[in-house]
Amino acid sequence: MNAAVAPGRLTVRTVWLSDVHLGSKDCRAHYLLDFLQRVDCDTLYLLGDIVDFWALRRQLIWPAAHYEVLRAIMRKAQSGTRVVYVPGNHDEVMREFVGQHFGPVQILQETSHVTADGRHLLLFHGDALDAHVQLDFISRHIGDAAYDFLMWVHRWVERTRRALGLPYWSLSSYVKTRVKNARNAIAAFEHAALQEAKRRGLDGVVCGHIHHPEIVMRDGLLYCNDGDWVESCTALIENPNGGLELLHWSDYYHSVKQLRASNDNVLPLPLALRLAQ
Ligand SMILES: [Mn+2]
Repeated sequence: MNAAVAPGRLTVRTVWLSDVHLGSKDCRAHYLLDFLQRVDCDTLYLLGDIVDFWALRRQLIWPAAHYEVLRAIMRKAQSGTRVVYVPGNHDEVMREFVGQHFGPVQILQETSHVTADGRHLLLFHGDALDAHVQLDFISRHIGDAAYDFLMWVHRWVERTRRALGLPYWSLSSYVKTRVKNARNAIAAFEHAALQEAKRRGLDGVVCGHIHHPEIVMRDGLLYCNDGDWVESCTALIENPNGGLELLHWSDYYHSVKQLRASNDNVLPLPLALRLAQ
């Protein structure tokens, strides 16, 4: 698939990505590649589950696009972007290298970030909270048969929708927001993440792990989940003024494609505004 669908670049202070699951057939690498090719940032945080070693152990899947994603990240690191990699549970083998550098990429167990407007945020993948949270629906199922089945259905829904020219839509995100157990699990995860930020006297947290993108304030603390590139195709960004925003890249990707198809050179308004900043 042609990744470069429109002109224009996005310049932001910080980007957070997680749960890319390279090496799994559910990874939407072409959307991520398009995003990486358009974005410029001072710091890029990779918050875990970047390569899915669990999926690779089951079946070796490594299309060119997955390799290109790693190359795009390394290219950023080599051209001045500070890249920090915080491994997750699907790439926990990389935790052996915590404290070391992989070329220009720094590997850390967890870290913190200060936004341009002075907020101190705790950054980690999120699986450390599994022990405190009864994640009976999501976390335990990511990587197991029930989740694989859901993703299999998701793939067919996506293929059918694409064949019909319909925009990308995440079945599993739909299920998660409508099933009570899943909603409870998400709420419990958020609560545990914010408790950890509070315990350390920080202003909030950025994590991934549960594949549920969100920015929310609770009791004066900020909870950000950067989502994933399996279901929601989202990145969390920090604008130059310190404002945080979730980008649903698959939506943007398709709206640009439609504009191109209609020979219209006008960019969709939200991105055009950001590019103008
Ligand atoms: Mn995870």
